[in-house]
Amino acid sequence: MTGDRAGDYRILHEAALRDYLAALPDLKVRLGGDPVSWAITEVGDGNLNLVFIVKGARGGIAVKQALPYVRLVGESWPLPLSRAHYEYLALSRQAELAPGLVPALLHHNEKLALTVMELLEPHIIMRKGLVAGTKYPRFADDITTFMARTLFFTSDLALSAAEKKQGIAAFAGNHALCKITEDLIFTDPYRIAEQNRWTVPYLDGVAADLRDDMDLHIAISRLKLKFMASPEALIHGDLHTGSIMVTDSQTRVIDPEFAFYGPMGFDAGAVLANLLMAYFASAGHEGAPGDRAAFEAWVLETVENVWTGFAGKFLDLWRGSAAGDAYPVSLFGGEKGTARLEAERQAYMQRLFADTVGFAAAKIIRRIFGLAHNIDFELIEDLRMRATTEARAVRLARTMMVETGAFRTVTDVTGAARKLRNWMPELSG
Ligand code: SR1
Ligand code: MG
Repeated sequence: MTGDRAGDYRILHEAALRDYLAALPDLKVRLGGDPVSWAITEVGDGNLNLVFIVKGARGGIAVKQALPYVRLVGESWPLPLSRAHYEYLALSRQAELAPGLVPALLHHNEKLALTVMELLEPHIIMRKGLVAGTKYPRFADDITTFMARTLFFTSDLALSAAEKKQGIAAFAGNHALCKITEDLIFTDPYRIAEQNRWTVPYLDGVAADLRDDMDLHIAISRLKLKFMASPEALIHGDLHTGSIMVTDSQTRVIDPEFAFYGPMGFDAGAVLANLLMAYFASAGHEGAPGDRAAFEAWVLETVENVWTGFAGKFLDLWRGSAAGDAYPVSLFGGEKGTARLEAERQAYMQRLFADTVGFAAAKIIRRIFGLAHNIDFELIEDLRMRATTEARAVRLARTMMVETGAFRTVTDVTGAARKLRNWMPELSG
C-alpha cells in the first residue's frame, strides 16, 4: 500500500488521473504497459463520488475520488471530502476484522480524497443481480461473517473501554455523513421535504398517510435517537445491496463512507431491508406469473439465514471472548454465573433483533418516499405495478416499525412478507 498526503485537492478527470497513476511505481507495474494505452472509464453510479476503472496491459484497478459535493444533487449540496478519510479508515479496519470480504487497498491520498483498490472482476453490484433474479449461494454466510466480526470486535464486548472510546473519537468527525442519514432516512420521508419523491400519482395517498401517522412519527423518532446516541460498534452505515459486490462464489463489501460508531441494528436492518425490497420488487420483474417464484423463495430464505447466521456467529464470538470491559468475567463465575450470562446474551440478541426490525423498516420507507431510490423498484416500468410492489413493502415496513414487538423471530418477518406478496393496495390516481 502506498500513501500520499502531498498536493492540493483537484478533481482528477481522465488525463490527470492517468498522469497521477503513472507517477506511482507500484500501480504502474500493476497496470502494466504504456500509461498512454491504459483504458480509463468513469463508472460511478452511486450518489456521491467518482469511480474509475483503469485497465492496463497487465491488470486493472478501481479508483474512487470524493467530490466536494453530493454527485446526485450537484454543487448546491456541498459535502466534506473528509468522508474519503473515514471510508479508508473503515476499510482498513474491516480488512483486519473480516479478511477477504472487502477490496484490497492499494493507495490512499488524503488531500485528493482518493483511494485506489483492487479491481473486483467479474463481481457485480448485488442489487443488479437481484433485479435480474440471480441467487447468490455464498452471500448469507459471507455477509454474516462480515457483520458479526466487524460489529462484535469493535464493541464493548470485545474492547477495553479506552480502545472503544478511541474508536468512537476516530470516527466522530464523520458527522456530515451521519446528518445525511438523520435527514434522509429518519426525518424527510415523514414530512413535506423538497427532495422527497415517490411514484406519483399512485402513492400520493400513502405519502400523505405517512405525514399524518403519529404512531409512525414516534417510532421513527425513537429510531433516530437510537441512531444518534448509541455508539455500540463501528458500523458500515450504508450496508445496502448497492454496497455489496458479488459473484457465485465471492462477496465483497464496499463503500463504508458512512461509517461511524452507531447501533449495530442499523447495519443488520439495512441488509434485511434491501433483501425484502428485492423480494417485493420481484413481482414487477416477472416475465410470466410465477417465473421468479424460486428466486423469491431464496430471497426470503436468505433473510432468515442472514439473521440466524449473524446471531449465531455473534454469540459464538461473545462466548469465545472475554476481552471486553462490558460483562466482566469476574462477575459471572461458576455454574450460576455461566447460566445467567448465557440468558443475558440471548436477551441482548432479542433487543438487537428488535432494533434490526425497526431500522429495516426505516430503510424501506426512505427508498420509496425519500430522495434516494433504488433500482429494484425504479426499473419496474409500469408505474402502477411499481407502486403496487412499493405499497406492499411499505405496508410491511409500517407494521415492523410501529408493532416491532410482534416480530419475535425472523420468520415472523418473512411470514408477513409472504402474506403481502399478492396483496392489492388501494392506489391514488
Ligand atoms: C445524498 S446521498 C443519498 C444516499 O446515498 C447513499 O448511498 C446513502 O444511502 C445516502 O443516504
Ligand atoms: Mg455508497
